[in-house]
Amino acid sequence: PAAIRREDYRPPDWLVPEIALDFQLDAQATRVTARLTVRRQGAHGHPLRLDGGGGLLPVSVSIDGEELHDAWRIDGEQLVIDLPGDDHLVETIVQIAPAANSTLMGLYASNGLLCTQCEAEGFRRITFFPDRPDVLSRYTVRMEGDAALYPVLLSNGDQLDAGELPAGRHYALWRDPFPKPCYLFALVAGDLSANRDQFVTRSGRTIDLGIWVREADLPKTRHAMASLKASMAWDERVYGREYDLAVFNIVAVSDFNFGAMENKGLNIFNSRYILADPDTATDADFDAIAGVVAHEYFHNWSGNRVTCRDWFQLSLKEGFTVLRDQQFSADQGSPAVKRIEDVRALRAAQFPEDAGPLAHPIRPDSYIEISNFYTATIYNKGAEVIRMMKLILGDEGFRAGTDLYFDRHDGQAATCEDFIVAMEDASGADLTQFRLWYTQAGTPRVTASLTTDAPGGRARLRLSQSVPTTPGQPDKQPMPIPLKLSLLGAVSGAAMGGEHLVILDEAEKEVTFDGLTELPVLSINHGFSAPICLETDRSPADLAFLSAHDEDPFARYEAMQQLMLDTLVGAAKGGPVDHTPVIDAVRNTLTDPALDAAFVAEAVLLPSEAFIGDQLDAVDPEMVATVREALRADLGTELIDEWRDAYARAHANRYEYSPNAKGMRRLRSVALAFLAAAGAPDWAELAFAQYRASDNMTDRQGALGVLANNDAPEREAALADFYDRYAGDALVIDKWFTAQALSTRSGTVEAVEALARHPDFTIANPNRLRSLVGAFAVNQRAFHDPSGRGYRFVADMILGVDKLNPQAAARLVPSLGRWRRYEPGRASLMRDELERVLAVPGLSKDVFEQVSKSLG
Ligand code: HT7
Ligand code: ZN
Repeated sequence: PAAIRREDYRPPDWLVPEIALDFQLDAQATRVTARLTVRRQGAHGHPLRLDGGGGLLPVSVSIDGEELHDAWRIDGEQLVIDLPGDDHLVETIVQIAPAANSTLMGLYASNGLLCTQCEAEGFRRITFFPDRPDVLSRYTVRMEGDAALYPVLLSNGDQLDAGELPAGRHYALWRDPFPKPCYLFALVAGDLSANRDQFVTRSGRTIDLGIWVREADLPKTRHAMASLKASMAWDERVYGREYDLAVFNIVAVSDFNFGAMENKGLNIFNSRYILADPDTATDADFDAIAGVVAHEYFHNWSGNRVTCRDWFQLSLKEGFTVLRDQQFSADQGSPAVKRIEDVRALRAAQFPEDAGPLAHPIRPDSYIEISNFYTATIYNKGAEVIRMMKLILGDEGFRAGTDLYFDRHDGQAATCEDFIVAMEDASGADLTQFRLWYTQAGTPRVTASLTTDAPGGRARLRLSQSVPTTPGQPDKQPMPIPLKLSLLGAVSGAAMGGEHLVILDEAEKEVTFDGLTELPVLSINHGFSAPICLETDRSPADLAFLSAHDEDPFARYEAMQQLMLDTLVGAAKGGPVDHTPVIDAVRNTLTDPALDAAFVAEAVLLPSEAFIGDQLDAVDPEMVATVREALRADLGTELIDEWRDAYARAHANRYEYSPNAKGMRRLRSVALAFLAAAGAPDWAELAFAQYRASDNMTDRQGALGVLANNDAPEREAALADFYDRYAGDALVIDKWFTAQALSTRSGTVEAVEALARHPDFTIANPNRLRSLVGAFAVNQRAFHDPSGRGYRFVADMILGVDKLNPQAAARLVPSLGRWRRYEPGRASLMRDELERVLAVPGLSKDVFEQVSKSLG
């Protein structure tokens, strides 16, 4: 398959200002009539080219009311029509089969519902259309179907009309007044009930809100509704953005390729990001729901009112919207803990991507299949880049920039460059060098070294940077890297001279600090001000000091992580092992009464096995697990009284979803895991008691996870009880699969193979697939079993899933694609599996692109 290149962008030859769609809905055979008002753009003689996909063929084609029999042709998947004039009415009729559509793109059936997913290129599977985001149209949508099967008929915008028809059928007519690209089109038909509410905007307009689910699930929609209303108020307050239609609907579906979709006025959600109650959803689930509801809502401005010119600009809407949802979530709870969670996610998903064969800039230069570019780089690094812009311009300059961007480009399909220019114009800043963050892939490596003349004297900070080579980018230029830092007095712990912002914009830079009253300790990259890998020559004593005194909570957390990481990496490389500094630092943190439980729970967690592996040249997963387990066991044993104390203290009496209660629950399960690591004689009893007595899923899942990782009779009892208790609740049974797939216990590969034969397992549902196979593929110990069985299992899954759902299959490839990072034996087994996949005829573009790039 051919690559599509950013530099080949050309404006569309034909525009479609209006489209009227008529759906005769039927799960087996839906008839779609599309009436397109088309207008030639510019002076050219090119034919009208309408994209089709999934084998779409026209039943009929008419121009200006007259059916054509020979004036159109099919070229590849496109319908090509020669048109004589500049303005025409083109009508096509097609027939599609939603029930047979397992790709979950276009119009498909899920649990008796009919629903759509059009981003990025799903609309072409519904009807022939110029399926590109720079063609904006006003949509009128008429749906007709069986009134008993599909009592609710929803589309974008406002409902204009609805009524009964003969033979038990009915119809609804919707009109969206805002021009939009076809990727934002949506329809849903089915037997749904709504949680209805209202929101009054700051200008006094009342918006009708609806969250549509199966009737039995209505009680689980309260948190999503509260999150939606909070998001609407937040966007008005923080970005000055008000909602624009009279109606805002959300529908939850159980088969969905992603988290959710921001279709104009009709968001469609994976049910896992809507449905929650304390018995079935964890605190993390509640937080994720608030974040995703906010994200999709915020897209109404950053994505819908201002959309993307082409898919190379994806980060324009996704990076910006992730930043907005991160800011929202930080404002709802603890900003420090939220930042720690976001950085952990960035390091877990984006850093490895940026260091591997699939590395790409946040504005890529080419792709084969755009679905493969909904990546952690586009989303999370994209957010980090805009966060850095905000830091450089200041809060006021940034807000002036976003105001200008929204005003200037409202109703347009814009580019990343448009966003940067708006920032420059509004703030007066020169972002010329900053643009490198859009073009260069790879995580910059920064070294920082502080030297001091004497107390009362001067300190010199030497900084250097290098950006690693990535595929297609052998040479890199220095980036502007904003580093928030301070020098802490080694005795007082106070920041001498306050916080500084240093922009490292050359390969090397030296900064001096005068008038120091004490020996300084360097605290750097406050709040993770730049997405970099940092190396410093700070001693274990310095790091322990910072972990106890740093005023910046993120830097305090980071000092502890660095101390742990240095200890573990040193041990994995065969160096001397001294756990004492980590044990002392953890004791300090655990017993500091000034710290809140949520922060403590984050700070005392050891870096993951995967992250430790990322610091090594050739990963031996067994070695990593061994050194990490040794430190965990020592921490558990040496601090057993402190863990027992924390466990007892963190016992919240009654469930409440509040930052404090969440922190307590988190610390409780972390302490329980350390008690198990210590081999405390009562660990299994405690865990099983917690499992049984808990009145919420957070505590129950926390206990189940600890039991699932270890051997004890209580393990099987808890897993069996959990399954029986939640049988039939798909989102909870996903947790049951995941707890076992993530288990660090030996025998996990065989257990996962057996679970893949469980009657509840199916590769057709992306949530279930991710719950078992996706979770297993990030379980470093089990996936990298030296037998290579884990690799074979995942490769077989990729091949099986690819026949049904190429997007879901392609998402499993990166775990094998990281083969170069592992010791030679494993690397060659992983490579063999990728080659086996690539040799299979008829692979999708999605899997082909990921596998061939991983081998290349
Ligand atoms: N903008 C949405 C992306 C999305 C998607 C992409 C590919 C395949 C299926 C998909 N479903 C939704 C989600 C978002 O970022 O808000
Ligand atoms: Zn998004």
